[in-house]
Amino acid sequence: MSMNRQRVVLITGANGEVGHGLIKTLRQQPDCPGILVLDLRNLDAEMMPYVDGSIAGDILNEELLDNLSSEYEITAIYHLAALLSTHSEFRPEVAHRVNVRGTINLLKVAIEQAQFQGAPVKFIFPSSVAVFGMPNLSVKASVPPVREDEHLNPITMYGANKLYCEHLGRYYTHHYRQLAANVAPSGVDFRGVRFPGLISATTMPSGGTSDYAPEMIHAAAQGKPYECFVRPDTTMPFMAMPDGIRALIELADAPREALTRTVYNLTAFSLSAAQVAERVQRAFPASDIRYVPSAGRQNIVDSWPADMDDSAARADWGWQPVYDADKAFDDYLVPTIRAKYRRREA
Ligand code: AKB
Repeated sequence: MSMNRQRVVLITGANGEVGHGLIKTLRQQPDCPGILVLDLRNLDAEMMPYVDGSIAGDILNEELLDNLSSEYEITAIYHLAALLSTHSEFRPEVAHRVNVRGTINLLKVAIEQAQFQGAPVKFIFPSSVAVFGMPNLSVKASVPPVREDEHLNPITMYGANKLYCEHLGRYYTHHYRQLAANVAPSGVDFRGVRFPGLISATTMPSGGTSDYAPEMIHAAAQGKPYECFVRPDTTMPFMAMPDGIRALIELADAPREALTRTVYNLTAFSLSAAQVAERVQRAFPASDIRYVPSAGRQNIVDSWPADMDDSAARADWGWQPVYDADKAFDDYLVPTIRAKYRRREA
């Protein structure tokens, strides 16, 4: 039943670090439906030509979501809105509301939409390496890349929220209201990925704990000194943003029957902070990087695994990163970031 409502995919948190790239990439797809975005702030002006509708509002505002659900035919939801790991530790209860309540609100939109349309609604969810919790540094250093179901003991509110939302996704997709008589499946088709630290050449993360890597590169390109808030030996997995965006779209496009999990680990390369700094120094020889570890943030990255096993994603839906560490720095980060700040100076 269409009732002339505009067919769209909905992107929440559209102004965040993943949102802009996702919008531009979806827009280039030949069969791209309309794009409707929702963010607390108005969508950045330069992004407006790429979308068909933009709403400034809160995912906790259920009335707003009800209105949106009655005005649009939403075929898929990319639910990117979240408070990241460092921000969440400052206001854990607020983070819980945004990250968990917000996700349930969007899952409810997906159920309603699936019922209107008589077809499943895909719910694409970026989870995180933060769902893992390594007990100490020697275990972190000695274990092989962690698989999806190992070491699920997050030490942050954000990690706990993401892990719980993964379970909600599994529940809404496979077990929703299982005691009620004659209840059809919810129609939600939840698909999640656990991202490592994402590094973008164009957008800056805000409030994350993997932010030291992108911050180091962006500071060096602008000729600014940088105080890295983790020790040089601190190692975690990373991914260049174009791979992250492609992963979300490829997972959304994968045939349902190929998917054996509701959530998949993803990674591209693991580096220590010192290895990131070496690459930055090679590209920007005047860079001034010092290490001033912050106990809390250090503790968070120490609890994340040094590497993730993403073989399930590779086997089920053909996931493969294009950018290894060399390509990420040499072909994407360094040239794009250099050009970005040169343009600003000109
Ligand atoms: C964060 O640092 O909170 C995020 C993440 C790893 O999910 N970038």
